Amino acid sequence: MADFDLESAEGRLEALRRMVTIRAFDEEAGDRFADGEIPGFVHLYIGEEAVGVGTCAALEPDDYIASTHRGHGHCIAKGLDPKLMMAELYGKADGYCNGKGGSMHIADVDAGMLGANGIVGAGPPLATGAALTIDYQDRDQVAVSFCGDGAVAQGQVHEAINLAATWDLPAVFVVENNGYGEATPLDKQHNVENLSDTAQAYDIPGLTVDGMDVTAVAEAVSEARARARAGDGPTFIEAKTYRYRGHYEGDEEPYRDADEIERWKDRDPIESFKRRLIDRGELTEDEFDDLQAEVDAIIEEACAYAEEAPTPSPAEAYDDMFVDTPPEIERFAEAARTQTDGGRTGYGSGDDTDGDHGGD
Ligand SMILES: Cc1ncc(C[n+]2csc(CCOP(=O)(O)OP(=O)(O)O)c2C)c(N)n1
Ligand SMILES: [Mg+2]
Repeated sequence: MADFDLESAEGRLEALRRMVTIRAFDEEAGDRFADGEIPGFVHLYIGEEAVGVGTCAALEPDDYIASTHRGHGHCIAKGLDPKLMMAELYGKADGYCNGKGGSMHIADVDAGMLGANGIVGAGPPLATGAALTIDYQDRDQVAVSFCGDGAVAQGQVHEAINLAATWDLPAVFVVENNGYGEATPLDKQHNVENLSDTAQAYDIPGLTVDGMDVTAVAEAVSEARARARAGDGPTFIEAKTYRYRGHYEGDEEPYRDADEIERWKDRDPIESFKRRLIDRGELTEDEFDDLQAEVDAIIEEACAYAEEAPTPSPAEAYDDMFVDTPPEIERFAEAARTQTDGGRTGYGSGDDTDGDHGGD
């Protein structure tokens, strides 16, 4: 039995609730990041909610998803707990990854969420790997990856789709085409108008759907799931969507104008699905207000939980990092555990004269 699907009125309400939860979570995360409460970077999913929720509505609870740097929406769509997510954004010990992942690295493998990822294009290889395991162990699951339009030009995305197609693996590749890779518009990144055309190169079905329509996304993924489970291999689904916020919070967005954003907002995925449910007699405006209030309370509770959660101990800095900690790392881990200097002894020594540990 699916967690929720769009076949029943109850499932449709759950889909709406998840989309509303994603938006409320990300609006709050954006505000708290602006207030300096959340470290690192945050990339918000506002505007793209129908893609994550439509996809997860078509999956079974033990199917896998592999996410992106813009992953909060995928987590909530898959049923993850906003409390543990917000704690992770805050870098707290009670977060999904004990505060070591942050916004871009939330994972909950038991829930089928293989991880958000700061490496653009890293989701498809994870999904292909999971699909190979499913196939090898003859399990009744599929693995779905999300990636952006920018990621489609990445070598590892090609490698992942090529292998999954060649080996008929039970994978589904969902491309969130939001029109930009950072500041670069689609036509400066790709020579095709519809990214789904690239599926021809792998001889797999490629379709473009309206990513602002949760039903259209769910139908496409449902068909792709059935095909994958029938042993016929992967499908490439391009969902055309839009992010209302900048690439990252703080992005000044000189590359697009306000009219463009407003045009997309006219097709808002939450508003249009809400209208549809009202027209079908499955929801009233008052019931929607109640749902919004319930969601707001959940997000408020998540924030209170994150604020109060303990910070991780430096002594645990190296825990859960490796299955078998390599000896050259173990000495840092030991230093961290004994709290001599938080494990930094020797780190960055050698030729790293600028002291940035190789970063830029
Ligand atoms: C391998 C790699 N290259 C570059 C980056 C820097 N980077 C972060 S997000 C991003 C754009 C990704 O665009 P897209 O795939 O369309 O996803 P979107 O941000 O639009 O959701 C880039 C280039 C990175 N994180 N990883
Ligand atoms: Mg993009």
